[in-house]
Amino acid sequence: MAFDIQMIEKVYATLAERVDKAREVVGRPLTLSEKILYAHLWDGNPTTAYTRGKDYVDFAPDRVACQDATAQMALLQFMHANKKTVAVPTTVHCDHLILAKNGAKQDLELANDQSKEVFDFLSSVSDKYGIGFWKPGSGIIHQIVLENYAFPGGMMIGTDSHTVNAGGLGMLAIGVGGADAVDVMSGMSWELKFPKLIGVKLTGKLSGWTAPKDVILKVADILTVKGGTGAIVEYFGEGALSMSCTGKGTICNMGAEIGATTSTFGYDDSMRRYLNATGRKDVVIAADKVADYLTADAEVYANPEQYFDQLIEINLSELEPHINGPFTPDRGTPVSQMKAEVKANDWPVKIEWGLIGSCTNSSYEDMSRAASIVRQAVEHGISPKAEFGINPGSEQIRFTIERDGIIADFEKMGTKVFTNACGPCIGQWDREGADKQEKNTIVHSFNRNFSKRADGNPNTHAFVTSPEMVAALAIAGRLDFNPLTDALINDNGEEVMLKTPYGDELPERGFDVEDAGFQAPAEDGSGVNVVVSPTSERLQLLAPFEPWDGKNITGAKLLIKAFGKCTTDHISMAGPWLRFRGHLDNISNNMLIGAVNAFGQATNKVKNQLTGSFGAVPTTARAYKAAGVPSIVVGDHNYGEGSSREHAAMEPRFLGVKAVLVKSFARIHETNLKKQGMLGLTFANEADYDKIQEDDTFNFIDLTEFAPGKPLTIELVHADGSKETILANHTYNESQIGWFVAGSALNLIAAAEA
Ligand code: MIC
Ligand code: SF4
Repeated sequence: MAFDIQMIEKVYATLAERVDKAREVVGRPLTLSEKILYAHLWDGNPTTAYTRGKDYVDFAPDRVACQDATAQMALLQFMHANKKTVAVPTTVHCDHLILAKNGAKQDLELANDQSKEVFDFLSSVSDKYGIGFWKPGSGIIHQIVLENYAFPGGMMIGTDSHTVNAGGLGMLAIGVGGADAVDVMSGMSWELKFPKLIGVKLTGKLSGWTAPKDVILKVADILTVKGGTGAIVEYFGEGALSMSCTGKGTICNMGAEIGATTSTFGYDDSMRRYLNATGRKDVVIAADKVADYLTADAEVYANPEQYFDQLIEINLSELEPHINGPFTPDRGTPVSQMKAEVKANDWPVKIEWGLIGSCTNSSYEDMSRAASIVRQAVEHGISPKAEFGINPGSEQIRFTIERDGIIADFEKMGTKVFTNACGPCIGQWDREGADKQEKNTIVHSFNRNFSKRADGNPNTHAFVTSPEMVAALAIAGRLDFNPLTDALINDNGEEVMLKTPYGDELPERGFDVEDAGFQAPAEDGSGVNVVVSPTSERLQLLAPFEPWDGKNITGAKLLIKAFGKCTTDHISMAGPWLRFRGHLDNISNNMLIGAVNAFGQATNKVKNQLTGSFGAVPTTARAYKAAGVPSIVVGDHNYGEGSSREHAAMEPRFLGVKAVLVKSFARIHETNLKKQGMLGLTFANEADYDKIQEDDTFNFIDLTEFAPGKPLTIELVHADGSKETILANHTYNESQIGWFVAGSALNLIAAAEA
């Protein structure tokens, strides 16, 4: 990949100069995060960025990555940008659309058949615009990026919230919506609010049953699902140095679960080892020349409290394995307290399934550590009490673990080896019996465990833990099993204590692969024809959204007042709906069907104010739209937490929702709303949430004076005719107001190119 090393050398050529200049402007030593940010300023001028404080700043990312479920919408938008090729190296990865059911071979064949139209579309668009295409079965986007493209000190964006995984190789890698990716692919700058900095100092050393996963499970427990919002988390300390590169990836990956903009680690030997093992010696040579610039200044790590907005210290030598869940990744329980917690909360103690995989934990090291547990069970004649499934992270990993006998070890226990893809992690799992909706427990090594996520059953209690703990718990078949203190009983009735997991960080004999699944784009793609059938139910060309009419929005009806947690899974569910990710009209039929209505506490049941009857959210929204009546969505804290999927913003836009008014937003979702020409607003006074009633009508009073930093005034008209006025804050800057006025950010790009 010659293109890459040239690009990387170009970044490194200006790194020292840019960082030195930034240090002068800032007037103090710099953290690693600041170095990478300042080295990627769009105008190269640290003074502008510095004087703007924590406001929006324009950056120039080095790469873009998209996965199939978000790439469809991103590329449909990119097609409107009227460009010949992408302006920065970009890849598309087919990993989300493969259902796990019978095992890799059959499942992949079926996906290739059922989603042929979508894969063909992605492949031909990639071909046309100079985008690298990773075929179905090649692996999970973030694992492939780590193996091939990530590099220390780089900046990339990706249309998936777990793009942050590449922080394991010392990058600033950030998850965005498709419209943001379109900007960068079109050669424009990309804006981000200059982040806050959270430092995590890792002392001690991991040992025994404790894994890198436990670091982030602990951090999630401390910071909660919104504690990282607007911040970059920078890890350092002796504990960081002693950890593998893919282990660092796991920690950065789940930074998405605390809402962090991204997470990163300084360049070290573990990264050198990983780059060498994945065939990138040239990157090591280039990085070594600028190594001082690929980590924070020494003063920063010596006195971190002076340089980070918040500091957390974790002693790895004392850290216990954690099991987080159910239903939220920030509910952490150390293994020693699990017995008591299981009892106190009446969680189903029997484990039905253990799943190892996802972009979080599917590295060679993960697989080999988990296999060391599985092997012991086989050797001691212990039959596993739960079912087992694994999804290798990439074809390179699968091929290598097969060669090294690891797959065979798993298979001896009856493990199902699914495709190198997301699978159950995104609800692409045909789990037998899930439709019965029984209360049950599963354990997995993924990152998210929101209700219904893996199998669609709201009563499945999913717990997140490390791959080796998944193996131990699934073998024991009990959620309250503690491998550090409890024995297992083998088939002869004898007691067996599991020895601590052991695994190679990297394959001793090197990685191997026959066909990694990569397809390079055409040299000249101008002749490539992209076909979208007008009768397709999976793909639909986009029609531009209408510009703002310049008037106050009046007479808007409340569509739904969402109660409690409302993640992007609640707003635009994945699983079976993934098939409509390229068809805005069809996917809009899932809009907010998972959100709990504050009135009546039911899901997908809201009042149609025009008829007085109750119906599904999308149906009601369509009824308002058909009647020419605008609508409003109201929500709670951290609205839009989770995924980067912009469908969660495009669907309401498409169905006539004008504004989303909440207590607070998750970062990516707020930007997605802005990009699509929606109003994303927050209650100036949180308690005003309680003023919203089921039959409310909303009138905007001063939208005609929409300006940065100026709250908007909204009049609520209640059913009895009484009125109340509330204030709504927003974070729109001048150019983002431009997106609202134009109807969407894309409308502006298209107009500029036309
Ligand atoms: C996820 O983990 O929820 C996903 C599926 O990877 C999403 C992207 C999507 O919705 O397609 C993400 O994390 O951004
Ligand atoms: Fe795929 Fe799950 Fe990773 Fe999302 S979190 S990219 S669904 S493996």
